[in-house]
Amino acid sequence: MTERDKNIGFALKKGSLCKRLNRDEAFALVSLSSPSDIHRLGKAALKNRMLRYGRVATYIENLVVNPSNICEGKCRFCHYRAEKKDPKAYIMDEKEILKKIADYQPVEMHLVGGLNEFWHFQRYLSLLRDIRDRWPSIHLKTFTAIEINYFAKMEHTSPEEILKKLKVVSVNGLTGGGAEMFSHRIRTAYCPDKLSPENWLAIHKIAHKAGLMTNATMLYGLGEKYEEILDHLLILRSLQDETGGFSCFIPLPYQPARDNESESGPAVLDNLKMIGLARLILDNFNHIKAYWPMIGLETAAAGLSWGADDLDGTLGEEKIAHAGRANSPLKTTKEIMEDTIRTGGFIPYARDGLFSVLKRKDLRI
Ligand code: V47
Repeated sequence: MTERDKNIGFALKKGSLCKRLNRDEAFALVSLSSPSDIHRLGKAALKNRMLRYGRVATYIENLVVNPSNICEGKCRFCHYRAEKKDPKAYIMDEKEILKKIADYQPVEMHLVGGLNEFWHFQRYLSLLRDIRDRWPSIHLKTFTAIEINYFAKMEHTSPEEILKKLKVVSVNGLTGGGAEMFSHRIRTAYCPDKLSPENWLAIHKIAHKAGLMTNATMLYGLGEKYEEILDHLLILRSLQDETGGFSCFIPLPYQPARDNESESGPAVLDNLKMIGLARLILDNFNHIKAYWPMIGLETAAAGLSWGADDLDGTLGEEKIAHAGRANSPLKTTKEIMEDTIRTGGFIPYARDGLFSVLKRKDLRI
């Protein structure tokens, strides 16, 4: 056995027992690439998630609302954004949004939009107040750190003040979007004008201090190096040590443009590898999502055996992945989520916005 093999074996064993990996051990896993090594990684991540959750896997009945795709940001990887005069630009109004919520009656609403003058902060606040009045128990997971920063700039105030105002209208937490890859090299190539990683982290830290739980993401498949993936995960792990305010981590594989055949996204095994790495390296994150719109329902089912414990939700209508070349369904149902989890070999449980399982009517527990 080579020295490298010994190190990998040691790191896998430690990770499978939910123990913390140091940087070198984590790097040994990030640099695994052969199909057989990715299967070894999966085996260790499965053992880890079985120690945490046994055969339970969760999903949520949720609704994604994206009030407008008009965005001043110019991220090169984003096929969803539109300029004001773009034929694909749209702006929803309050009536449409409230009708969607009334039709779906979701447990959670995931609300994010582009950076634009149409859906400004005061308009959002008034919408959120209305939603809270009509649906007191809905879990409101709203905005990315990028939007919080944009609102603060537009309102000539600080992100702290924006978050305080969101708390007043009983927002429950922030989404994990906008983290992209923290690497300055990747950001310079794809989104040079975007909020810096330091400020993305600072806004999440402020939210955690204010008692808002937030999520974390990582967009991969943009030509990143192993060290850049490792740094991203270790930076998140370190903030989680400090605040404990992240609910979950969601790896997001790049979805290529629909009209650019020469581009391709990460392969199935890359997607499974990323879920396994997250499970083994982010020892202080309770939940890892296998996000089906971007990896497909089948890979999401397999992701449960690579360390994921949650599939996100039914969504109502996913727009960001589908603006790219995602060929997953636009939305699912409770039945499809449960079938997917069973296909993966796990027991489905619906959950609430804080990842607590809801009582199953078919089981006496
Ligand atoms: O921030 C944009 C990414 C994110 C593409 O918090 C792309 O529970 C892949 O953050 N290919 C938005 N990704 C989605 C997001 C999210 C999703 C699910 C759950 C949660 C949560 C958050 O999507 C953006 C960006 O990083 N993105 N374009 C693309 N072409």
